[in-house]
Amino acid sequence: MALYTLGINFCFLPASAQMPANYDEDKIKPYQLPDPLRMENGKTVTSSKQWEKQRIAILNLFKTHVYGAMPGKVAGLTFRTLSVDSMALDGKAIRKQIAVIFGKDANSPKMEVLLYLPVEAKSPVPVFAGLNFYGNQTVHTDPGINLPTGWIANGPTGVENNIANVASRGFQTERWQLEELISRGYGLATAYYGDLEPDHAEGWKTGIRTTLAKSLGLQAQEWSAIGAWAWGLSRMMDYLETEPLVNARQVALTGHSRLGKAALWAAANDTRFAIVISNNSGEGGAALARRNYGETVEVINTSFPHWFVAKFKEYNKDPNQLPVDQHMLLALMAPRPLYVASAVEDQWADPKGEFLGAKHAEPVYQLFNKKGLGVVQMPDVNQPVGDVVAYHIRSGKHDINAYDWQQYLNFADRHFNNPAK
Ligand code: GTR
Repeated sequence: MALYTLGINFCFLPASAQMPANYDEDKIKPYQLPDPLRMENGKTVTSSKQWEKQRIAILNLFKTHVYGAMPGKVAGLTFRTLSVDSMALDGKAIRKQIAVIFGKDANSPKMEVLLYLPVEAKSPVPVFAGLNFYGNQTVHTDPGINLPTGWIANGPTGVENNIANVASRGFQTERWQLEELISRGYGLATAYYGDLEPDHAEGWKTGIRTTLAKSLGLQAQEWSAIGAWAWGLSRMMDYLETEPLVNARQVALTGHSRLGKAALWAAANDTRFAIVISNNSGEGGAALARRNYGETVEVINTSFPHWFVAKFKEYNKDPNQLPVDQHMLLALMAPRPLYVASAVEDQWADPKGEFLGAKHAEPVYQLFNKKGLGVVQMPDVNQPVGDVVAYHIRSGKHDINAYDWQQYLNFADRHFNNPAK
């Protein structure tokens, strides 16, 4: 099978991705999922009230065994507006660029947030938030977007020697559908994930896990790259809460692939995110770890040793020993609306494992009288299902495209009752 159809991004291709993967349902080893409702004392959670405690217990298991610690806000967090343009996108949007500075001192590490808001909004707007792969300038050709100065993975047009140049503007326009979001009354907030930690095995040495170790009171090895990216999303939320043009109670957190894993981990920790969207997040995201289909725990830990805590590697040979599985991560979103999406040609991410992740989160949603997917089997291609927990598998490859965004916008319209649309 071509690597492309496996959904592997060419510039991130790890050697171990070439290890043979299983794509045969008949070869899935038997497994038993841990029950998210089963408490440590052996009793079963029967009410949403009891779930509050169980939720913390499960969150702690994920910290210990998978993603590592999640520190709180850093002291002296500062927001500095770098630019505002009220006539962006041909007069349709306001563009703001904000430095989120992780400390009082101007030399503290920082992340740059790019925010677009519809000009026509009459009240604070709901916003889609998420990290991007190659810098803010890749989400649109708008020449006013600042170029990132830090390390970027080589591969895309306009990235040379790990530095982005003007030719990278708009490289991932398709993936963000910015004009469509604006025309439907939504804002978009994004930041480059490398501002938090460059995505390679040594990235932690220059990322916030090292530069903020002292201020956060945490050693780099106590958390993970996914943890650092997720932490950044919460700091983006801290900023959005101060922005009068944004309705911070209506922030839909999105993420594609590894950034989908980060989005799920961020929303598990931070319940301010009102909607959570996992796009093709696969292994370590929405897909069940116990299913040996496509990417496995062992493969992901070998290819990307920095993504998770060291302890997660102990489960390489036998994920059945994990005290959690990814349906429990998805259950941590309850009762918030959750959308899980797969793509047919993204078998590497195990679409069925992603569907089952969402399916097995349902009992927790039921504690809140919230409907789940409403189906037992995976739906047909391009047939979205579900209400508070929703799912689709679209045709095509590992990606986030116009079709996915249409579903997410409809989903947000439904749950936010967006007045601006
Ligand atoms: C792949 C990785 C996946 C997924 C993907 C991506 O190489 O194996 O887990 O995260 O990268 O982020 O595009």
